[in-house]
Amino acid sequence: LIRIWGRANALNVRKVVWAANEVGVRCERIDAGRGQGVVDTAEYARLNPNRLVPTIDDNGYVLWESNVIVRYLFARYGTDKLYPTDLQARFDAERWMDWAGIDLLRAYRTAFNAYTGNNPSARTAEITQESFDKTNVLLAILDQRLADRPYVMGEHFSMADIPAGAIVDDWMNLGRLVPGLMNLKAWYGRLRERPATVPAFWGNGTISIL
Ligand SMILES: N[C@@H](CCC(=O)N[C@@H](CS)C(=O)NCC(=O)O)C(=O)O
Repeated sequence: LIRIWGRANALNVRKVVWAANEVGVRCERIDAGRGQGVVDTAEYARLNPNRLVPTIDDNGYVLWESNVIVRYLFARYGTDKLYPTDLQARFDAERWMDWAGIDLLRAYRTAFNAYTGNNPSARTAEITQESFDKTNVLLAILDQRLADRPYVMGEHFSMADIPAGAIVDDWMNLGRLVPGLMNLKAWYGRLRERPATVPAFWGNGTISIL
């Protein structure tokens, strides 16, 4: 049994829940983080000194950092498709995970928070437009990658689809504000059909194609 600490709506928690469901490990999620407490306790700080979510405990093996947890779950419980064993394929996948977790995250979250109510006062600000513009430049790069393949690594779904997929799930909920990107939208549609994304995605993502 794997324990996952983290509130269900947190981006980084959703990646881990998704990965756990892909490999079908038995897991128990414990609400923690903003509005849920737990992270303030000394006990939690011993598990994760950052006091952030997610953290997992796999029979005494404790890990934090969401992308690393996804890699661990797929390497330990998945297949060589989910966690590519060929070294160059693996680092290709790692590259897209880090790109999503660092660059794409940094670009999108200002506009996303402004439009989803976390920070509505920022909605009209120049900074929001800058966030939209930067996100669209990055998503166009992923869209290009997906022009000739159904998933980031090719024919098969893998760990490379998770960090970008979770962010794109947020982004697609902005609906009509997301123009173009047809390859990306088709890929997002494929991800939504996976049973494992049901508990991890918002579920209300209406893909409006402008
Ligand atoms: N790099 C870390 C970031 C973790 C992080 O920032 N988690 C957010 C939620 S996505 C958090 O804990 N925020 C405060 C809270 O919810 O209490 C990871 O990917 O796991």
